Amino acid sequence: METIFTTDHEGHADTFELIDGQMLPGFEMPRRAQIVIDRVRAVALGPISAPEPLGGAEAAKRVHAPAYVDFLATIHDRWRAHYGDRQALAFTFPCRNLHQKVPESLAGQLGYYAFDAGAPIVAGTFKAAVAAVDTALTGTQRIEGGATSVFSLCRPPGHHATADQAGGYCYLNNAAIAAETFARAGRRVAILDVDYHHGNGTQAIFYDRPDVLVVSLHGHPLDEYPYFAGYEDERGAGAGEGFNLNLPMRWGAAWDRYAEALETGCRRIAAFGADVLVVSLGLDTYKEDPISHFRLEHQDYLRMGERIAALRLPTHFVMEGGYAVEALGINTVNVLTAFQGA
Ligand code: SP5
Ligand code: ZN
Repeated sequence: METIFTTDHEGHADTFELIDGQMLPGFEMPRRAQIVIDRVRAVALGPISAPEPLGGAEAAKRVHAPAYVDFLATIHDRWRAHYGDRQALAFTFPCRNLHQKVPESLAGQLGYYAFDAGAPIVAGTFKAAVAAVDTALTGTQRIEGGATSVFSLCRPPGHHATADQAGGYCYLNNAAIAAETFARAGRRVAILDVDYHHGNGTQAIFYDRPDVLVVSLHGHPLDEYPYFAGYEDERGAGAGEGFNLNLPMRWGAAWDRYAEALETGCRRIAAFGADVLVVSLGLDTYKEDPISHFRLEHQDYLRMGERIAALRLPTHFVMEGGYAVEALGINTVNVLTAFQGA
């Protein structure tokens, strides 16, 4: 399996996040991608290629509001002129009963274009986010060219980003952009999101559409971030009703419980008649993940890769979360090697 990867992610670094009431170094750090690419090399998964320059900033507008992408492109320059070279971060949001209007203030715009304080913007963030989109677009091209699988090692991740909001370490929704690109090429696309957190951005982007099926396995919103999305009764809207499937699990889920949900999700994808699959590949379901509460083990990721392979679909793996950094390479590449070997 070919891996698409660039070191352009490295400028999105030294972020801080508000977690449990404290400002801590960001869990979503450059070393995550480094350890995954090291493992790809160590097991000789396949060739590693740089992304093609496919105009990710413009292509992102296939699923994102143009004004949001332009905001991301310019906010850190504008912020730096006022506050110096430190991260730009939202802290006030247009919540219930407040005006839904774009302010002129930089802090106000940060809040307008975010749903939480989990997506800090540093000088290198936009370049990294666009490189991740180019990575996912290059992976998409490989599948369009006839590859049966590809791994887009995107960083920053994307599945929490909505059409016009950053959040949860995500800015541009790499998997949604890949899926939309497939859909515009006439393919019947399913997205399987196995990140521990509900992919609220991906869900929102495709919620009213019947042509892209979204299936997400995740920590139950009663327990877990993003808290305000991911319930089973969110099934899609209008023409999209029935084309969104949420499979939430309470804290503590191990492989037995997880495998049942994965089976349900895979059967739905088969029934949908997908002809291409995008996997939002988050590994934060691992038992030692520092911010998560599932109990998957190294070998469970082999079973996950085998079950996905049994769908017999061209499959585009797009990197999402996973914060047990030392184990992240093993867990990620276990899914891919088992898929490839199946
Ligand atoms: C892409 C992705 O995986 N984003 C995840 C963003 C999660 N942000 C909020 C995490 C809240 C964790 N709270 C538990 C802290 C453990 N002490
Ligand atoms: Zn996650």
